[in-house]
Amino acid sequence: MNRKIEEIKREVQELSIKTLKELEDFRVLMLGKKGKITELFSEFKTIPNEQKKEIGKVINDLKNLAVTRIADLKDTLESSSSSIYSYDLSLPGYPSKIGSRHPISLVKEELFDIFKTLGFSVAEGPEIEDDWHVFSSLNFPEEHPARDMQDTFFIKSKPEILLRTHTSSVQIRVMENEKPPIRVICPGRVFRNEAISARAHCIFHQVEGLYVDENVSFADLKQTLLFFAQELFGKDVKIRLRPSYFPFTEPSAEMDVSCNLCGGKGCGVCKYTGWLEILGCGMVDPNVLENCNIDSKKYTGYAFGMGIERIAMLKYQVKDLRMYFENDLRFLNQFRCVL
Ligand code: 2NL
Repeated sequence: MNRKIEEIKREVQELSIKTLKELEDFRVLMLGKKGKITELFSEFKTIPNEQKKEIGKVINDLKNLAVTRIADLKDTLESSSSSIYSYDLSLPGYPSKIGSRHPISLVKEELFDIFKTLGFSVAEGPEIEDDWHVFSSLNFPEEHPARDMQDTFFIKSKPEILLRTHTSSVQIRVMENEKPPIRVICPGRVFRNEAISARAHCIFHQVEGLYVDENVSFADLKQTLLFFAQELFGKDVKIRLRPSYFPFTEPSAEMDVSCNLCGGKGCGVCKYTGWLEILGCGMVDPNVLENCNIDSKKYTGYAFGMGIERIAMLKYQVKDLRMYFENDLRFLNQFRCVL
């Protein structure tokens, strides 16, 4: 009996198994109904009384040893299996949601790309401006309606400080600081004190362009704008220039493109005219050049400006300006890029 106990003890001590299944088999082998240790207890009944005390203790110790050893091994196997075996590394991962570009950014970047191929660089400037850079330098007469409280947001305590109503102020800053040739486009937020509706908002985005050099002509302007329209709407697009008025350009014009929806035949979007107005432009007024210390006898320039919301409306058939600012995911997700 003693030898048998010694053998089982060694078996328990030297036990080496790799899986929980093997461990369970070993437990049954030792402690199950017909297990080796369980059987020792049956045999125990047959041993003489005077040996019972001593052998009983040895068998009990052996049982405790086996129970602890099995529990320890179970712990070790379970903790190592959670780090290696409980993850199925072949399962597909959780997709992470990729955001989308805002349509205003998409159009802005497309405009950048088009004008960059023509050698224009991008300039930005402050949204809070002074009267000089937004109005006076741009030839706005003192009593011009655009300066009116109804159109412009002023800082209450400092009426000479205001929110820019166009990004021309950035171009003025460029002309003040750089010498011709100047070729810049100026994107940015602009602010006008207007009631918010489907067609108007008090905050919107503009891109303006400016080219100042010797011998810059209206023909250069027209050809640049034709190239721009063709890049944006396709080679078949037609442009037309209508005479207009801005305080800072002379002559001034507004440019229409043939309606990209009906191809010029007339539809609801172009109000049955076949044309869509997309920008204002003209030759920089000599006064504006002089205000920036550029010699208007030596240099001429052209400039143009457009509203990004309007271009994006035409490109993506957005019917209501307010959608650009509401951050409704049902709207934004439609501009999700496919990777
Ligand atoms: C429009 C019209 C225009 C300009 C912007 C400009 C800038 C300087 C000098 C002269 Cl620094 N002109 N910009 C010229 C003509 C039209 O914008 O309808 N914008 C939404």
